[in-house]
Amino acid sequence: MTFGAKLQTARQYINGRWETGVTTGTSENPSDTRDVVAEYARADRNQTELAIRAAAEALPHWSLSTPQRRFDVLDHIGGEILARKSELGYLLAREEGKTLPEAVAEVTRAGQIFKFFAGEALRIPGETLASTRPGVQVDVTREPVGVVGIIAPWNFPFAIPAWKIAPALAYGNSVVFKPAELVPTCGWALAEIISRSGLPAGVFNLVMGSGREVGQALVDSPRVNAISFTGSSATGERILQTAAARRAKVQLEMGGKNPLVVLADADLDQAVDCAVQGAYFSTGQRCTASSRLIVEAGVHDAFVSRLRQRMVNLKIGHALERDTAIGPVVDRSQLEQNLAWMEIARAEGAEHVWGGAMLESATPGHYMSPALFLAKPEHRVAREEIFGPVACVLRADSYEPALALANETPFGLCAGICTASLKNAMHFKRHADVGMTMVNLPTAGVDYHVPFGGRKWSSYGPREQGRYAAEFYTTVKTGYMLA
Ligand code: TXE
Repeated sequence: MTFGAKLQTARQYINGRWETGVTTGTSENPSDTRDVVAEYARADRNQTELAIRAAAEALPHWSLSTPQRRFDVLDHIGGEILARKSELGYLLAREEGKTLPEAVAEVTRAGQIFKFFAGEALRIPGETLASTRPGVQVDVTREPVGVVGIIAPWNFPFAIPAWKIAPALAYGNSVVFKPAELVPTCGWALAEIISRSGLPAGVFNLVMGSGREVGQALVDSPRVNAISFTGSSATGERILQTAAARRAKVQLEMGGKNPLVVLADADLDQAVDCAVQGAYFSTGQRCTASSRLIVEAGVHDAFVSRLRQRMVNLKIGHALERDTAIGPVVDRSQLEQNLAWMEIARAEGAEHVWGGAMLESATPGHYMSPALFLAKPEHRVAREEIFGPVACVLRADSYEPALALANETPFGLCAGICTASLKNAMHFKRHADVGMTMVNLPTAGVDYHVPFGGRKWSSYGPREQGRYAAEFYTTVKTGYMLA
């Protein structure tokens, strides 16, 4: 099967079979809304329940599968994704709107993640300890957590599902995966590869449809032992209340308002690069986006002027065109939301530097110019996640107030600093109240073999990715035996 420019028909994958849905939806290309990417099957609660049952029935057998079997499955999936990265990247750019190089890089990442967790299946850790009692042996082993419900957002439709599905399978769990409604074809393309990897029927299931129906059914079902979710804070909060009340394990990744501190001793060109990359690439639609640029007074004006100059020259356009730097916003409603933020920022007195306009293009798409404001810490534009190509600059007199500003947010995903001072860099790494820090690097852009996640309102539950993923996708058992 190949995923070119033609119309796709995406079906549910339940208990090893491709199924039509209860209704049908369409997904469109945000670079050119005349281009329908797919017609896809939409499930209701009952169909979701069938997938959950299939996962529950497949669990006992798969949970006892050998590490070699799991390695083979995951290695096969990763290999096929990597071999087809150009074609899958094309599909991703077409359906989500990030540029083709960004999309191919994301697909590559997804393949690497499956390869990484293939290896982790062979390295499932355990411990043997001396007992405090004579003649007793103690060991600590890890077992699968059970049926895992995976609820994914639209902004990384290959990488985020990969970093949830791959560890779930590696540690012997069964899966029901629900992609976001804006990107069903990417979810289905991934499922299509997984369906040919040698997994027994029911171990992996795909259900597409609305969050309120399909997602909520996963969250409510007593057969689903764990929920891994990435998306908005409001939905995450709702999921937590319901899932925790029925004692399911929950992992939430809900975004950020990430600071990039620029000190007066920074290499200014490098700092501007970090800001442009972190704030605007992928159309700013990243939970790790640098949406608060906290700049030391001594370089404030120079930084703003150089950043503006770079922004003016960024080419906004069709995601599949060769020289596009920034693709469209993902859909009409997100674009309207971003434009409404322009009004909010102006109304509360933030100074507009550049951008924030809806753009006309050769193709009808959701285009806007990246926006920059000079804001005060109390402005909403400097406090709330916008999830678009919108950033603000906050002035700080010196390093200490800059650090205080960086931490003055309910979010805590990641924080960056641009500086030549080792002392300030080390201090910042220790005192930024976040899950990830970056020095002289953009806040967006992470490795796949180390933990991903944040503090405060950004994340909840064990970290994702790397070997730390075992914390969520397994449960430990302590065994005592009289020798
Ligand atoms: O998110 P939702 P949406 C933010 C961003 C964006 C806003 C809305 O600000 O503007 O969220 O985006 C499923 N039970 N982020 O609507 O609703 C839903 O179908 C169970 C930030 O896409 O949170 C989808 O699969 N599931 C974020 C997933 O949850 C439910 C990335 C995310 O949808 C559900 C994406 C329910 N009741 C959006 N309701 C980041 N920070 O990375 C919805 N869903």
